[in-house]
Amino acid sequence: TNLSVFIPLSDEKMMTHCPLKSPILVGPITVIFAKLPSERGIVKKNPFVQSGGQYRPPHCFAHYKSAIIIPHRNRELHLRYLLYYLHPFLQRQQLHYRIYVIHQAGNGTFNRAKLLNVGVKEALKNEDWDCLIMHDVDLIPENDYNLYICDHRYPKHMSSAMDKFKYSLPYWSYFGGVSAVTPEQYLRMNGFPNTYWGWGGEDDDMFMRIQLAGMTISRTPLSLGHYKMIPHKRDKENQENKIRFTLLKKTKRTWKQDGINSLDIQLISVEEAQLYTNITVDVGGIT
Ligand code: BGN
Repeated sequence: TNLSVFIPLSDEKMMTHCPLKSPILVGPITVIFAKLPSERGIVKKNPFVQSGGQYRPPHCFAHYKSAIIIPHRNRELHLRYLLYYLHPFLQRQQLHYRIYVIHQAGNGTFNRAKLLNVGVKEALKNEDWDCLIMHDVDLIPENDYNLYICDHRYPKHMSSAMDKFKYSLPYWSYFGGVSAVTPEQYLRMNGFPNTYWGWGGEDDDMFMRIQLAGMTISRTPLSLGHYKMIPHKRDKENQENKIRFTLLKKTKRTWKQDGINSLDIQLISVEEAQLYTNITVDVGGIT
C-alpha cells in the first residue's frame, strides 16, 4: 500500500515543527444542519484520528496540545454534528488534540460546571495539555482562524459572536459557550463551581472567579468568534437554576472552598470511542 510513504516521516528525528501559522486554514465555514452525518461517515472522513478522538498532525510536530471538554447528556444528535465539524476544523489548525465527552449519568439536574471539573481532571491524567477548551455541545465554530489554543496571559472567551445573540456579545462579562483556560489559570481560579444545578449562572461564577484570582479575560475578536447554535428546546432536567442569583452573591466567600479542590464524584467509566473519549460520571445531586 502507499502507507509506506509515511514511514520515514513518522521517525521523530526527521519531523520538523508545523509552521507557526497553519497553511491549510480556510477562514469562514458554512455550517448547515442538513442530513445528520453517520458516525461511520465521520470516522471515514477523519482517517488520522486515533482511538479516543485523539489526533496529532502526521507530518509535523504540533506547537500546541489542546483538550476539548464537552459536557453532555441526551444530546446525541448535537454531538454528532459537532464532531462532524470539529474534527476537520482542529486538524486544519494543525493541533495535537483530543476530544473528551463528559456524560452525566442518571436523570438528576444537569451540572455543567461540575462536569467540566471532571473533564479537566481526567484529561490531565492522559497528557500534559497546554490548553483546556470548555465546549458546549450545541455550538459549532464558523471560522477556523478562531484558534483552539490558550492565551497564556488570561482565560479566553471564544464564543464572542453567537448567532443566537445576533453575532454579538449578550453582555460584556459573558463567559459562556466556549472558553479556553490553561491548567495554571484553572488551578489559580480553583476550577469551576460545583454548586450550580440546572441552567444559568455558572459561567458568570467562572468570570467572577477569574477576577477574584487576580486575572481578567481575553476574548476572540467578534469577527472570528462566530458560532452557530444547533436549535433546540431547554431539556427538562436542565431547568432554570432559581438560586443562581443568591449563589453569585456568595462566590466571593465560597470560591476558595468550592471548586477543583472539593470535587466529589463517582467515575463510572472511561471508554475510548473512535471519535472521542467518553467519560461517564455520577455527579450526585443537589445537597
Ligand atoms: C445570563 C446567564 C448566563 C447565560 C447567559 C446567556 C444568569 C445569572 C444572572 C445574574 N446568567 O443571563 O448563565 O449563559 O445569560 O444565555 O442567569
